[in-house]
Amino acid sequence: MVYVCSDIHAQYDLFVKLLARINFCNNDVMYIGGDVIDKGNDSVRLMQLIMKMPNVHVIKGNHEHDFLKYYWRLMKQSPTDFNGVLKKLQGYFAFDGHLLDWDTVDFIEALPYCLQTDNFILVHAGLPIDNNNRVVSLNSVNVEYLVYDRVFKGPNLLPQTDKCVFYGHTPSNYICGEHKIIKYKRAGAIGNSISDYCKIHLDVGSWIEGNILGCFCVDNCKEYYVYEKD
Ligand SMILES: [Mn+2]
Repeated sequence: MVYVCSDIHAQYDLFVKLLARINFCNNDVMYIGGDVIDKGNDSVRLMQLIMKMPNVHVIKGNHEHDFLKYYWRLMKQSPTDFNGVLKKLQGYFAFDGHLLDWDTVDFIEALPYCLQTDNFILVHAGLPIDNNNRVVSLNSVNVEYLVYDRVFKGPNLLPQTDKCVFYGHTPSNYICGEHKIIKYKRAGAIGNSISDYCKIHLDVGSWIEGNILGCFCVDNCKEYYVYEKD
């Protein structure tokens, strides 16, 4: 089975619980729409868990992008002081920064900003669209748009794409008042196939009070949730 989630925000225990909830195994694939780090306590631990899982694929969110901007600035200031730079990067994470090593920094830097499969597109915040809600060519887009966009999430914006677009970035409770995955069906569609949806909002606000994490199964269009208190 193929699953998609987003904005885990350093909730290591919740992510492990979610994998158990869906009986995630070697034949399954999990895609994560960025913002693995920050807000919670286990940024580095969570990233390092994901690094070790070949069937988990991650893209960058604005939190990874912001971390990298800090890293690039430090390297510009002190291009040869690798130990000093790593120390400062470790200080970026208040709780488990001491775990940060160069492999993890390189892994974060190598993450893509967007990815596509045969039936969906995954991006952290949103895709640029024209006046007819058609996606503007991705080749010409600034990556900052993909991680910081605040337009694409609008409930009235239904992108005219062949593929379903998965995204996160904004906790769902700011949009619909609830911590849940928000699915936008195409006109007249039933909703039992991924092609029935034009976009699916994955950020359920994992780090907000009452911690919850959810994922969407691309194969059966079911949602799965885990809660901290379970
Ligand atoms: Mn974000």
